[in-house]
Amino acid sequence: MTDALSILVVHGPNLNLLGTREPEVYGSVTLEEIDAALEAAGKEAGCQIECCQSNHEGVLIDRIQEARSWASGILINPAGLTHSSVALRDALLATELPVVEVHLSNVFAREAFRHHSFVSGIAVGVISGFGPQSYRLGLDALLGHLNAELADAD
Ligand code: CA2
Repeated sequence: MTDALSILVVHGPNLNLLGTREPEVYGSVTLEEIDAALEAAGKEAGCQIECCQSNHEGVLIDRIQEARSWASGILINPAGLTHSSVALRDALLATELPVVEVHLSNVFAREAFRHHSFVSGIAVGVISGFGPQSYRLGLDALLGHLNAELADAD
């Protein structure tokens, strides 16, 4: 039962370009299409989905901080900030909400600098390499985690 659940979906810098540049790496699906699919999946599961994207670290951190007051969990593709941002990690940790990290590409099959994530260590789990499907898999995993928590609390 997921009626009471609300998820913040966070897309990091440059993901607004999805579907318009580098289709050989990131595919041809747009961010709007990914958000629409997540919203439809959320509706199906009786769960409210709110999506945001920004190219600005501080804007993302503000949205994450605000989520503490209304969200049940966070699904995030931190994009380039994955590999650089202690501040983003701190903000996620401060929410005390379960976080699932997703990546379109398999970051471990790419350059060495993409193998380290500041977010993975505070996430419930990580899904990487399935293109837009990573988001759907991540949403299902987060809902499963939240429902298990609810069941444990009963
Ligand atoms: O694979 C992913 O989802 C990444 O988070 C994407 C980031 C990259 O820095 C991470 O290592 C892995 C890059 C996002 C940039 O997105 C673009 C989309 C289309 C065209 C250009 C960039």
